[in-house]
Amino acid sequence: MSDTHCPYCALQCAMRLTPVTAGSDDGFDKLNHRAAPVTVSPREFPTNRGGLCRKGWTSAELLARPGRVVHPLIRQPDGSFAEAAWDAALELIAERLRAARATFGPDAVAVFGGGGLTNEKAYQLGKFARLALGTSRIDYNGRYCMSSAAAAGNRAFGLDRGLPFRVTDLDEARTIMLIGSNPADTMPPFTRHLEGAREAGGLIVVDPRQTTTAKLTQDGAGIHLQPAPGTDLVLLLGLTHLVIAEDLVDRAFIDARTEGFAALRRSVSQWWPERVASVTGVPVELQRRVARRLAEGGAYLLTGRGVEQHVDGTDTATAAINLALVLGLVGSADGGYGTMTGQGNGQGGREHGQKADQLPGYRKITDLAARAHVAAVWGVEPETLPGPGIPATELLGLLGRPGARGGVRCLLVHGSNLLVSSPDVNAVRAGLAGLDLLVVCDFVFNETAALADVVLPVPQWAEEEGTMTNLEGRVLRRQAAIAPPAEARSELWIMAELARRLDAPSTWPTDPAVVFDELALASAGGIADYSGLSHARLDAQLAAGRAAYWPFAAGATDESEGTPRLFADGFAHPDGRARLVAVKVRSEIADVPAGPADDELTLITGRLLGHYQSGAQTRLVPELLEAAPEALLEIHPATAARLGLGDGAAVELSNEHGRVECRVVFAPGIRPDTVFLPFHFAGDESVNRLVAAACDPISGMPEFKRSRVRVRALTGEAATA
Ligand SMILES: Nc1nc2c(c(=O)[nH]1)N[C@H]1C(S)=C(S)[C@@H](COP(=O)(O)OP(=O)(O)OC[C@H]3O[C@@H](n4cnc5c(=O)[nH]c(N)nc54)[C@H](O)[C@@H]3O)O[C@H]1N2
Ligand SMILES: Nc1nc2c(c(=O)[nH]1)N[C@H]1C(S)=C(S)[C@@H](COP(=O)(O)OP(=O)(O)OC[C@H]3O[C@@H](n4cnc5c(=O)[nH]c(N)nc54)[C@H](O)[C@@H]3O)O[C@H]1N2
Ligand code: SF4
Ligand SMILES: [Mo]
Repeated sequence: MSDTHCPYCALQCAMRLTPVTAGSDDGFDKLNHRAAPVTVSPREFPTNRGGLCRKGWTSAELLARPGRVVHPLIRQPDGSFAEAAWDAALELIAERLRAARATFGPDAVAVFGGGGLTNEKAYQLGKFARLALGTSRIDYNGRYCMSSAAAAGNRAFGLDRGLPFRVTDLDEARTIMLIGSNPADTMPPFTRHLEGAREAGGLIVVDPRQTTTAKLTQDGAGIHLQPAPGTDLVLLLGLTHLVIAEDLVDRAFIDARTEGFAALRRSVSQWWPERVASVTGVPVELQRRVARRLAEGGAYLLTGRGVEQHVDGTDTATAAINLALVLGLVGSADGGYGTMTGQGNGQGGREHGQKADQLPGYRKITDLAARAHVAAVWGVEPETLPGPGIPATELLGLLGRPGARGGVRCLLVHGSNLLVSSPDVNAVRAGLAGLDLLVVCDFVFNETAALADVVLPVPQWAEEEGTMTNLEGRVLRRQAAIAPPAEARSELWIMAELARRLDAPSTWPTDPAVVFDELALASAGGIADYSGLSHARLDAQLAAGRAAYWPFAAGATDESEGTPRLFADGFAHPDGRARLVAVKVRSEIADVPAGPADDELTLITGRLLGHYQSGAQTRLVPELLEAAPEALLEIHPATAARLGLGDGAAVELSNEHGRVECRVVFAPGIRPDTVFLPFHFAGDESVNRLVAAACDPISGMPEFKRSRVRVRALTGEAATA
């Protein structure tokens, strides 16, 4: 029996795994004739309150052998894969890495990490890239996820921790405004923390669709605003304008704790309610109701991917922060701003060095003192550390290009199915095909692995030790319940073996507890300081019913829970003040209030309850696949009628980037100018064939949430093919 946490999202619901004893049929899924080696039961924990979603309940299914990669695989000249010995696979990788480095320099080798990796693996991956490969080119899928909110948090507060307060603080809220976030589908047990606000009539949901979460506002529980996709920045500037114009702001807080109010006030002055209504479609009366409600106190503003995954995502998150700041909500015990971190370790994964510009402890790789500190922990000279790399989308744009001109020739992938989840996947596919070496470490054979030269099998969550940091910055223990398949090897071991073959400096421990101790040292004094923690300390905290929130510095008392609530006494800028950053609306958004041209619709993308991300894992779980076997395009019935489409009709979506085939499903709650497609599916159903690689210039976040598409009926042969 082991106490651990769910393998999927950042809520990290607590669960207990009980190995199935031989001869018992507890773990046997009779419907699907698959044996899961453990049974999952939810554990009482503040975040999930004993709840799990469908994905958590079925997570053990994937531990069963069918569908898993259990041997190293090497691509053969005929394109097929053959099982190989570890030594042969590692030698082949080392040889090609050495060759690429010798011919084109270290930056011809790149690493792509993931927000699902434990802290230990994320930390070691950053160290491995900088020391063993000597490359600056490491980035990860968190770029697609948290980068805009992180950039906004860093510039406003000097620090980025998704929720700077406990999840359970939300229970006391009078008002919770969810801006582009659909937790009823993406973190179901989280909705328990929305109950208080609902009872107070104060759940505000901002989403172009009537989502499961938006439905929670019905019957007097709150308000649903449906702005045109990509106009949230205008809406937030308008709300800020209103609270200033109606003198609802907290002047004392603004004066004592922030900088930049005068410029902010000027920047919102042109966003009067009628103008905001014409751009966003949100009626003036609703804008006023929301502004006044937020000003009544006890309010939390939470952003999600719906507003962050835009070319102006950083500015939109900034506008949400500004609104929270002028209302005096941030750092108080009674209100705040937060972003809903997505992946299992989306928080820790962005703290310990797998981001292009970052060293462990959320240190900047350009900061000389940070370089000196981390180099000393690693036992190398600071000059040997490469400088900042480039963000994920830019990195993928260099795949397969000539190495002599800065192209990437070798790519190591740890924890991302980037061929499904990246923007403009047609271009990504071409880039991957042009590489000298693609290595994918995974436990499932996903779409990206199918293009690899070498696939290396790694253990899964229930088979490994480590730590994860949840959406509120709470460090959790992942504990192994069962042994991995005989031929799977931990990524810590893989990195150690490759480091040795590449004559890397420093030491390469393979025990997660030892790696954690090194991470703790490397993070000491940094923003995300874990120096007071160890696996043993975390286990003791858990046993005593105490949490551990970072920063958790060395020397913390036995009773300490670290820092559950940030910013109570000051912000992380040297002067302790938050920055109100005046942001502008891009002209193309302000000038085209009517949305796309007549024959086009705005395409937004996102998630379904039963699938996770690229679907690499959940499409293999029969129960989840049966519930949602294909990508369905949500379309308003009136729009469908205009296009001559019946419910269930087969359609083609197209734009200059590619085309997708799928069927439609009527969604009376979506804006008529907007259609929605989930991104959990591959091949002809892969929505990222239609998504441009255009990115936010500050964060590098791709515009996943606003594309223009033409939708037409697929008829005859095409429809039945
Ligand atoms: N079931 C499930 N749960 C998950 C995941 C999963 O893949 N599946 N992934 C996890 C991860 S990594 C993440 S990042 C989180 C994401 O969690 P969420 O942010 O809740 O998920 P999304 O569905 O991507 O986007 C949220 C909402 O944004 C809306 N939206 C789209 N465009 C706009 C816009 O322009 N403005 C506004 N206001 N809203 C818009 C969509 O309609 C959608 O309902 O979920 C986590 N949990
Ligand atoms: N159109 C559109 N595209 C999107 C989004 C969107 O809303 N719309 N959302 C974006 C967001 S927020 C995210 S987070 C990304 C996520 O998209 P991806 O990066 O593709 O994430 P996953 O599908 O979770 O793929 C993770 C892979 O890593 C494997 N894995 C899990 N744990 C480990 C481990 O410990 N080690 C190794 N080596 N492998 C592991 C899993 O089996 C799986 O194959 O997608 C982005 N793409
Ligand atoms: S809400 Fe997230 S952490 Fe909880 S069971 Fe579902 S996927 Fe797992
Ligand atoms: Mo994400």
